[in-house]
Amino acid sequence: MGTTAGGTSRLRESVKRIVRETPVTDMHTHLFAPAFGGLNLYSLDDLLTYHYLTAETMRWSDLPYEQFWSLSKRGQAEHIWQQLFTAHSPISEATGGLLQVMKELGLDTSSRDLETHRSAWDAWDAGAHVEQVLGAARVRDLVMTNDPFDDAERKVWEAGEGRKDARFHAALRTDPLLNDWPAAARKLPELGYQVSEEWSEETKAEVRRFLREWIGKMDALYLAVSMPGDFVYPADDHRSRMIDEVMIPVCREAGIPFALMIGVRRGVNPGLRLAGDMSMRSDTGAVEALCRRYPEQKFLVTMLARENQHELAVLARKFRNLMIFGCWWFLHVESMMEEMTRFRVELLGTSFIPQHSDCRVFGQLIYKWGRSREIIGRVLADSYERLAGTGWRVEEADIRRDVRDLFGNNFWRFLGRPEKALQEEEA
Ligand code: HDL
Ligand code: ZN
Repeated sequence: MGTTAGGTSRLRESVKRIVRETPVTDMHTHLFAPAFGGLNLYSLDDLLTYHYLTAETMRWSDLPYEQFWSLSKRGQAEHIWQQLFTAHSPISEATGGLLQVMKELGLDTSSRDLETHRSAWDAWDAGAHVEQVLGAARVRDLVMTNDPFDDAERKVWEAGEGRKDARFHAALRTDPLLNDWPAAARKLPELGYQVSEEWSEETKAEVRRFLREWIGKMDALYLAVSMPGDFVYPADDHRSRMIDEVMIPVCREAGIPFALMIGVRRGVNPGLRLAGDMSMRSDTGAVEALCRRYPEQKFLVTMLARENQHELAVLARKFRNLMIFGCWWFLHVESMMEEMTRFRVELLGTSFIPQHSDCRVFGQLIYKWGRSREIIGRVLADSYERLAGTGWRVEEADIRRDVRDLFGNNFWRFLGRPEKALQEEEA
């Protein structure tokens, strides 16, 4: 590709087109395959009552929290629409994103009448909606967040229905084992595991059996936990013992990565329920110690505080068993995605996973990936333009390969599942 002015703009456009069009593996979501029935969220009211929008609404609203929660989902959605869309301009990431989804799906977003939008949306078939959204967002595969402690979800797995749709992969999520051991130790015996709160050899063996059996049942791609920013490792505490004596041995035996999502302080405002969590700075030293102690174990890591992002990217330069991923939660906003993606490319080239959606409602895939593709496309266009300026011949096939790496193949190869990698002809 040429590097003349015309060539440069042609190069930039090619990069942005390739980024727009390359199918993606979304490696962390809270979506469920259709077989999970009521756990699926599709409706416009589901989109409006997304906890990001609840938090933003309650900054304007003087409704007592419990009065808001006592409203029906429909009533909550109307309150959110009134506060965030009609009484104030919807210019935040989450409000603008919702309008982007409505527009992409053909609703007339010049209308502010929620009832009109609802009746159009509710006329859609849920199955067709899922296919339309996956197509529009160009999501080829996605990874769910699967919790065997959740009674409703566990029933679907025990009925053998969990993996009926091969596009929906499982990740075994076990926060209580690390963050609420007393509760986990009470629940596990109900599931048939001889566990007590005392950290005995039998308990450890039974928790390993629990993880091993659920990794098998789900064909889990990785074992995942989220932890607060005050997670320190190593330490003479329950978390370090659970990680060293149970989780790492099970992950190594199963040959799957351990995914750490670090920096969440749960329930800083309990009245907001799911919307009440906060970010907090974390210690990348914990990740460093784990990567050094277990060089054969692969770690997928994302952190929630902006302040940790650059040092996490530098740490990834030190450990090839560390794969950093996504612009998580409060970082899934344009300014942070731009900043993070830029220095990740500058420090790591294409050896990282730039984004996951964290979607809870299907339609969100459209705006979370639409916005991410715009930003990643912009950053990569600058990167290849700079590369072309060195006289290096930038081939379109190379760009397509690089974007396939970023959008899924880094993930699948890191999992040791290269057969799932996106091939040239698929893109
Ligand atoms: O712990 C997590 O996986 C987080 O992503 C939380 O689910 C959070 O509520 C969320 O949805 N963030 O986007
Ligand atoms: Zn999540």
